[in-house]
Amino acid sequence: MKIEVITLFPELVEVVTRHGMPRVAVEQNALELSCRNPRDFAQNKWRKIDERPFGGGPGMVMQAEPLAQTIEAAKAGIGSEAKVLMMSPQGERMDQRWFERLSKESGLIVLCGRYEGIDERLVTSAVDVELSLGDFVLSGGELAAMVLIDGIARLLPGVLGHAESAGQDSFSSNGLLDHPHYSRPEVWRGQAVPEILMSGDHAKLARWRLKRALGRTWLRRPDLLDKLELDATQQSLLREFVAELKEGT
Ligand code: 9D3
Repeated sequence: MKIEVITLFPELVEVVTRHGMPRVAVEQNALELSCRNPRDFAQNKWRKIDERPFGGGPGMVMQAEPLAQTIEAAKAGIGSEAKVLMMSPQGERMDQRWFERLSKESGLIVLCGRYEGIDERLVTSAVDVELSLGDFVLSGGELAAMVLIDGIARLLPGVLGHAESAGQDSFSSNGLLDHPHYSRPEVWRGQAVPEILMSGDHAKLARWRLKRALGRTWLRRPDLLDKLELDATQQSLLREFVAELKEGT
Protein backbone atom coordinates (compact mmCIF):
# COMPACT_ATOMS: atom_id res chain seq x y z
CA MET A 1 0.00 0.00 0.00
CA LYS A 2 1.09 3.54 -0.76
CA ILE A 3 0.24 6.26 1.75
CA GLU A 4 0.81 9.95 1.00
CA VAL A 5 0.49 12.20 4.03
CA ILE A 6 -0.10 15.91 3.54
CA THR A 7 1.31 17.74 6.54
CA LEU A 8 3.17 20.84 7.68
CA PHE A 9 5.28 18.48 9.83
CA PRO A 10 6.55 15.72 7.52
CA GLU A 11 9.48 14.89 9.81
CA LEU A 12 6.99 14.18 12.62
CA VAL A 13 4.86 11.78 10.57
CA GLU A 14 7.85 9.95 9.06
CA VAL A 15 8.87 8.86 12.57
CA VAL A 16 6.04 6.31 12.53
CA THR A 17 7.96 4.16 10.02
CA ARG A 18 11.17 4.20 12.02
CA HIS A 19 9.96 1.68 14.61
CA GLY A 20 7.85 -1.41 15.12
CA MET A 21 5.35 -2.83 12.69
CA PRO A 22 5.17 0.11 10.27
CA ARG A 23 8.96 -0.14 9.88
CA VAL A 24 8.71 -3.87 9.14
CA ALA A 25 5.95 -3.14 6.63
CA VAL A 26 8.18 -0.64 4.82
CA GLU A 27 11.18 -3.01 4.87
CA GLN A 28 9.03 -5.77 3.36
CA ASN A 29 7.73 -3.42 0.67
CA ALA A 30 4.17 -3.88 1.90
CA LEU A 31 3.97 -0.17 2.78
CA GLU A 32 5.37 2.94 1.12
CA LEU A 33 5.00 6.19 3.05
CA SER A 34 5.72 9.61 1.67
CA CYS A 35 4.92 13.04 3.02
CA ARG A 36 4.15 16.23 1.15
CA ASN A 37 4.29 19.69 2.64
CA PRO A 38 1.61 22.13 1.43
CA ARG A 39 4.11 24.95 2.03
CA ASP A 40 5.83 23.77 -1.14
CA PHE A 41 2.67 24.91 -2.98
CA ALA A 42 2.31 28.28 -1.24
CA GLN A 43 1.69 31.18 -3.60
CA ASN A 44 3.90 33.67 -1.78
CA LYS A 45 7.59 33.95 -1.02
CA TRP A 46 6.98 33.47 2.72
CA ARG A 47 5.58 29.96 2.11
CA LYS A 48 2.53 31.02 4.10
CA ILE A 49 -0.56 28.83 3.64
CA ASP A 50 -2.84 30.10 6.45
CA GLU A 51 -5.12 33.14 6.66
CA ARG A 52 -7.46 34.75 9.18
CA PRO A 53 -11.00 33.38 9.16
CA PHE A 54 -13.71 35.29 7.26
CA GLY A 55 -16.30 36.45 9.77
CA GLY A 56 -13.68 36.78 12.46
CA GLY A 57 -12.82 34.57 15.37
CA PRO A 58 -9.69 33.12 16.89
CA GLY A 59 -6.88 31.36 15.09
CA MET A 60 -6.00 30.83 11.47
CA VAL A 61 -7.48 28.72 8.66
CA MET A 62 -5.49 26.59 6.19
CA GLN A 63 -6.16 27.91 2.69
CA ALA A 64 -7.79 25.79 0.00
CA GLU A 65 -5.51 26.34 -3.01
CA PRO A 66 -2.16 25.09 -1.67
CA LEU A 67 -3.92 22.05 -0.19
CA ALA A 68 -5.75 21.36 -3.48
CA GLN A 69 -2.46 21.48 -5.36
CA THR A 70 -0.79 19.19 -2.80
CA ILE A 71 -3.64 16.68 -3.15
CA GLU A 72 -3.35 16.84 -6.95
CA ALA A 73 0.39 16.20 -6.74
CA ALA A 74 -0.21 13.28 -4.38
CA LYS A 75 -2.80 11.82 -6.77
CA ALA A 76 -0.35 12.11 -9.65
CA GLY A 77 2.10 10.03 -7.61
CA ILE A 78 -0.26 7.45 -6.16
CA GLY A 79 -3.15 7.14 -8.62
CA SER A 80 -6.18 9.36 -9.08
CA GLU A 81 -8.53 6.73 -7.57
CA ALA A 82 -6.82 6.97 -4.16
CA LYS A 83 -9.21 7.92 -1.34
CA VAL A 84 -8.56 11.24 0.37
CA LEU A 85 -8.91 10.97 4.16
CA MET A 86 -8.81 13.96 6.44
CA MET A 87 -7.88 13.70 10.11
CA SER A 88 -10.41 15.89 11.85
CA PRO A 89 -12.12 16.20 15.24
CA GLN A 90 -15.39 16.47 13.25
CA GLY A 91 -14.78 13.08 11.62
CA GLU A 92 -16.17 9.61 12.11
CA ARG A 93 -14.50 7.85 15.00
CA MET A 94 -11.79 5.44 13.83
CA ASP A 95 -12.01 1.85 15.00
CA GLN A 96 -10.62 -1.55 14.02
CA ARG A 97 -13.22 -1.93 11.26
CA TRP A 98 -11.96 1.27 9.64
CA PHE A 99 -8.40 -0.08 9.73
CA GLU A 100 -9.53 -3.37 8.20
CA ARG A 101 -11.45 -1.64 5.43
CA LEU A 102 -8.68 0.84 4.64
CA SER A 103 -5.94 -1.83 4.70
CA LYS A 104 -7.51 -3.27 1.53
CA GLU A 105 -6.99 -0.04 -0.46
CA SER A 106 -3.95 0.22 -2.74
CA GLY A 107 -3.39 3.91 -2.04
CA LEU A 108 -4.46 6.49 0.55
CA ILE A 109 -3.98 10.22 0.79
CA VAL A 110 -4.12 11.48 4.38
CA LEU A 111 -4.64 15.16 5.00
CA CYS A 112 -3.56 16.57 8.38
CA GLY A 113 -4.93 19.89 9.57
CA ARG A 114 -3.23 22.44 11.81
CA TYR A 115 -4.46 25.77 13.17
CA GLU A 116 -8.23 26.21 13.70
CA GLY A 117 -9.12 24.18 10.63
CA ILE A 118 -9.19 23.90 6.84
CA ASP A 119 -11.24 26.03 4.41
CA GLU A 120 -14.52 24.13 4.12
CA ARG A 121 -14.61 24.47 0.30
CA LEU A 122 -11.50 22.29 0.09
CA VAL A 123 -13.03 19.75 2.47
CA THR A 124 -16.30 19.42 0.52
CA SER A 125 -14.63 19.30 -2.91
CA ALA A 126 -11.56 17.13 -2.29
CA VAL A 127 -12.02 15.04 0.88
CA ASP A 128 -13.78 11.65 0.74
CA VAL A 129 -13.97 10.95 4.46
CA GLU A 130 -13.12 12.71 7.73
CA LEU A 131 -11.77 10.52 10.55
CA SER A 132 -11.32 11.35 14.23
CA LEU A 133 -9.41 9.65 17.03
CA GLY A 134 -12.01 10.51 19.66
CA ASP A 135 -13.53 13.27 21.72
CA PHE A 136 -10.48 15.17 22.88
CA VAL A 137 -8.53 18.09 21.47
CA LEU A 138 -5.16 17.64 19.78
CA SER A 139 -3.14 20.38 18.16
CA GLY A 140 -3.24 18.82 14.71
CA GLY A 141 -4.00 15.71 12.66
CA GLU A 142 -0.49 14.28 12.53
CA LEU A 143 -0.72 12.00 15.57
CA ALA A 144 -4.07 10.71 14.33
CA ALA A 145 -2.48 9.96 10.93
CA MET A 146 0.33 8.08 12.68
CA VAL A 147 -2.22 6.05 14.63
CA LEU A 148 -3.99 5.20 11.39
CA ILE A 149 -0.73 4.19 9.66
CA ASP A 150 0.31 2.00 12.61
CA GLY A 151 -3.09 0.32 12.75
CA ILE A 152 -3.12 -0.37 9.01
CA ALA A 153 0.54 -1.47 8.71
CA ARG A 154 0.08 -4.49 10.98
CA LEU A 155 -2.87 -5.70 8.86
CA LEU A 156 -1.04 -5.62 5.52
CA PRO A 157 -0.50 -9.04 3.92
CA GLY A 158 3.11 -10.15 4.30
CA VAL A 159 3.67 -8.26 7.56
CA LEU A 160 4.25 -10.29 10.78
CA GLY A 161 2.56 -13.68 11.00
CA HIS A 162 -0.25 -11.37 10.02
CA ALA A 163 -3.00 -14.00 9.87
CA GLU A 164 -2.33 -15.50 13.32
CA SER A 165 -1.61 -12.50 15.44
CA ALA A 166 -3.84 -9.86 13.90
CA GLY A 167 -6.73 -12.33 13.76
CA GLN A 168 -6.80 -12.80 17.53
CA ASP A 169 -6.99 -9.11 18.35
CA SER A 170 -9.53 -7.64 20.67
CA PHE A 171 -12.10 -5.98 18.47
CA SER A 172 -11.18 -7.99 15.42
CA SER A 173 -11.93 -11.69 15.74
CA ASN A 174 -14.47 -12.03 18.54
CA GLY A 175 -15.16 -8.42 19.49
CA LEU A 176 -14.02 -8.97 23.10
CA LEU A 177 -11.23 -7.47 25.17
CA ASP A 178 -8.13 -9.62 25.51
CA HIS A 179 -7.60 -12.17 28.29
CA PRO A 180 -4.75 -11.52 30.77
CA HIS A 181 -1.22 -12.68 29.97
CA TYR A 182 1.47 -14.25 32.18
CA SER A 183 5.08 -15.25 31.66
CA ARG A 184 8.14 -16.30 33.65
CA PRO A 185 8.81 -16.50 36.54
CA GLU A 186 6.03 -18.81 37.75
CA VAL A 187 6.01 -16.95 41.09
CA TRP A 188 6.79 -13.21 41.05
CA ARG A 189 7.02 -11.31 44.37
CA GLY A 190 4.80 -13.88 45.98
CA GLN A 191 2.21 -13.95 43.17
CA ALA A 192 1.83 -17.27 41.38
CA VAL A 193 0.41 -17.49 37.87
CA PRO A 194 -3.03 -19.15 37.60
CA GLU A 195 -2.58 -22.91 37.93
CA ILE A 196 -4.40 -23.73 34.75
CA LEU A 197 -1.64 -22.12 32.64
CA MET A 198 0.82 -24.75 33.90
CA SER A 199 -1.51 -27.72 33.35
CA GLY A 200 -0.94 -28.27 29.62
CA ASP A 201 -4.66 -28.93 29.13
CA HIS A 202 -5.25 -26.94 25.94
CA ALA A 203 -9.03 -27.28 25.81
CA LYS A 204 -9.39 -26.17 29.42
CA LEU A 205 -6.96 -23.31 28.84
CA ALA A 206 -8.92 -22.06 25.84
CA ARG A 207 -12.12 -22.03 27.91
CA TRP A 208 -10.33 -20.22 30.75
CA ARG A 209 -9.00 -17.55 28.39
CA LEU A 210 -12.38 -17.05 26.78
CA LYS A 211 -13.99 -16.81 30.22
CA ARG A 212 -11.50 -14.16 31.28
CA ALA A 213 -11.97 -12.25 28.03
CA LEU A 214 -15.74 -12.32 28.48
CA GLY A 215 -15.48 -11.34 32.14
CA ARG A 216 -13.18 -8.40 31.52
CA THR A 217 -15.34 -7.15 28.70
CA TRP A 218 -18.41 -7.43 30.96
CA LEU A 219 -16.65 -5.49 33.73
CA ARG A 220 -14.89 -2.83 31.67
CA ARG A 221 -16.66 -2.47 28.35
CA PRO A 222 -20.27 -3.66 28.66
CA ASP A 223 -21.01 -1.57 25.55
CA LEU A 224 -18.98 -4.09 23.50
CA LEU A 225 -21.00 -7.03 24.88
CA ASP A 226 -24.24 -5.30 23.94
CA LYS A 227 -23.21 -5.43 20.29
CA LEU A 228 -22.48 -9.19 20.36
CA GLU A 229 -24.71 -12.25 20.21
CA LEU A 230 -23.01 -14.60 22.69
CA ASP A 231 -23.37 -18.28 21.85
CA ALA A 232 -24.43 -20.82 24.49
CA THR A 233 -20.84 -21.64 25.55
CA GLN A 234 -19.93 -17.97 25.89
CA GLN A 235 -23.07 -17.26 27.90
CA SER A 236 -22.35 -20.05 30.37
CA LEU A 237 -18.68 -19.05 30.68
CA LEU A 238 -19.71 -15.48 31.44
CA ARG A 239 -22.24 -16.73 34.04
CA GLU A 240 -19.44 -18.79 35.64
CA PHE A 241 -17.20 -15.70 35.70
CA VAL A 242 -19.89 -13.60 37.38
CA ALA A 243 -20.65 -16.35 39.90
CA GLU A 244 -16.96 -16.76 40.78
CA LEU A 245 -16.63 -12.99 41.16
CA LYS A 246 -19.52 -12.92 43.64
CA GLU A 247 -18.05 -15.85 45.64
CA GLY A 248 -14.79 -13.93 45.88
CA THR A 249 -16.37 -10.81 47.42
C1 9D3 B 1 -9.64 24.13 20.36
C2 9D3 B 1 -9.88 24.33 18.93
N1 9D3 B 1 -11.18 23.79 18.55
C3 9D3 B 1 -12.20 24.85 18.67
C4 9D3 B 1 -13.42 24.38 19.35
C5 9D3 B 1 -11.22 23.26 17.21
C6 9D3 B 1 -10.08 22.38 16.85
C7 9D3 B 1 -9.33 22.67 15.73
C8 9D3 B 1 -8.28 21.84 15.37
C9 9D3 B 1 -9.76 21.28 17.60
C10 9D3 B 1 -8.70 20.45 17.24
C11 9D3 B 1 -7.96 20.75 16.13
C12 9D3 B 1 -6.82 19.87 15.72
N2 9D3 B 1 -7.18 18.44 15.81
C13 9D3 B 1 -7.06 17.60 14.80
O1 9D3 B 1 -6.61 17.98 13.75
C14 9D3 B 1 -7.51 16.24 14.97
C15 9D3 B 1 -8.09 15.56 16.10
C16 9D3 B 1 -8.37 15.98 17.41
O2 9D3 B 1 -8.14 17.12 17.85
N3 9D3 B 1 -8.95 15.07 18.27
C17 9D3 B 1 -9.24 13.80 17.89
N4 9D3 B 1 -8.99 13.37 16.66
C18 9D3 B 1 -8.42 14.24 15.79
S1 9D3 B 1 -8.03 13.89 14.21
C19 9D3 B 1 -7.44 15.38 13.90
